[in-house]
Amino acid sequence: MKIEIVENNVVLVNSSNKNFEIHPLWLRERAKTEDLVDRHNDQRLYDPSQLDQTIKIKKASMNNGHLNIEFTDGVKFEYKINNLLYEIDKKEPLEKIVMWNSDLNKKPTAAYKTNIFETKAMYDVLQDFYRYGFVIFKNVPLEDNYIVKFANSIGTIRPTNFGESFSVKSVPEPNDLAYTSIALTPHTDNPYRKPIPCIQLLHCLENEVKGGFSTLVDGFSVSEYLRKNHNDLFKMLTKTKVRFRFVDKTIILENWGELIELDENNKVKQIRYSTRLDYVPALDKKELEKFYEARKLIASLYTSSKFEIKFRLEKGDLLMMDNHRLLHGRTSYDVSEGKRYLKGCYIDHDSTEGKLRHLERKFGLKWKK
Ligand SMILES: O=C(O)CCC(=O)C(=O)O
Ligand SMILES: [Fe+2]
Repeated sequence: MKIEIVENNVVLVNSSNKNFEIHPLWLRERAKTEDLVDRHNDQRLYDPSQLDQTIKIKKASMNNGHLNIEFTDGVKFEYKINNLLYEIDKKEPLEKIVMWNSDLNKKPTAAYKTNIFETKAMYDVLQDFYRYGFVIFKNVPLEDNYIVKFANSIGTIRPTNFGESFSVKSVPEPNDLAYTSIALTPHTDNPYRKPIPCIQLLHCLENEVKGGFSTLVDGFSVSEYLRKNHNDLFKMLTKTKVRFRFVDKTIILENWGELIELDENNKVKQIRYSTRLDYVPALDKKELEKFYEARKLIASLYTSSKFEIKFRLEKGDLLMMDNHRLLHGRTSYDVSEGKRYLKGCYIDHDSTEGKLRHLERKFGLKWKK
């Protein structure tokens, strides 16, 4: 894609699938002279809806990656062409994600360092996170609440009724099965919340038991497999809204959603799955038959050796995973063998996306394809 000038006053975008003239007003409202935007925060000092709708380009020229425009209202501005192309082109944090199954031979990992959050290494880690939906940081300090510091160094922690962070260990009166030693089949966390937590962090502080292996599944990969091989069942899961519910002594949380949610382009946007908490509505019997068939199939795929990876979290490992894309679980363990203690918390997607863009700007980097 490139920008061209025709006849001194028309700016064109040329690409393989769309050629069009840029509206002069679109450019004008992106002019950032000192009297138009606040230099401390880049925000507009005027309401662009009040600009002359019939504004035109008086003069345009290009040199060295810059586009110089003079508008008919007298405003002149020099644009960076890369910034304009970014806006025209880019919608997602990464161009391409990598869907994976249990053939994934190298888990994305990162060596943790105290000041990693502002480094180029962090930029690479976050790209891996968007590519694979997860990343494991190694050797994160074993202070009990370090995860809170960690989360707040990427963005802002999202507290819930479990607290700012929560302790994953076996307790006598658990208000969630995570706080027991039984196996947890692959699930997404908290589909009953509004909004559903975006990213989960799990920091392993103690792991002395033989069991308690962690499992991960790429829900997008399973969804695409279903779309391709069992399209009618795939459709059933994309159109049935299920109620998810959490109940304890102080609160009842509920939210509805599809097991596979599609966006307006039919791309998988988010998956939800929790066998502990799902309540499908009392649909027509025939429809429910189909739903149950679809749910049984997706359950078997989520737990199959084709899609599930299984590994041990070591002391100091911090797993960061996209809760809208990946499912996680654990195998059971025996509390008499020793301690197993993880600390967990949530952050939102805007934390990681925002950090990515910031690091990209800071290091003058291009997003990798
Ligand atoms: O014990 C584990 O490894 C994971 C527990 C879990 O699913 C969670 O904390 O969300
Ligand atoms: Fe969980």
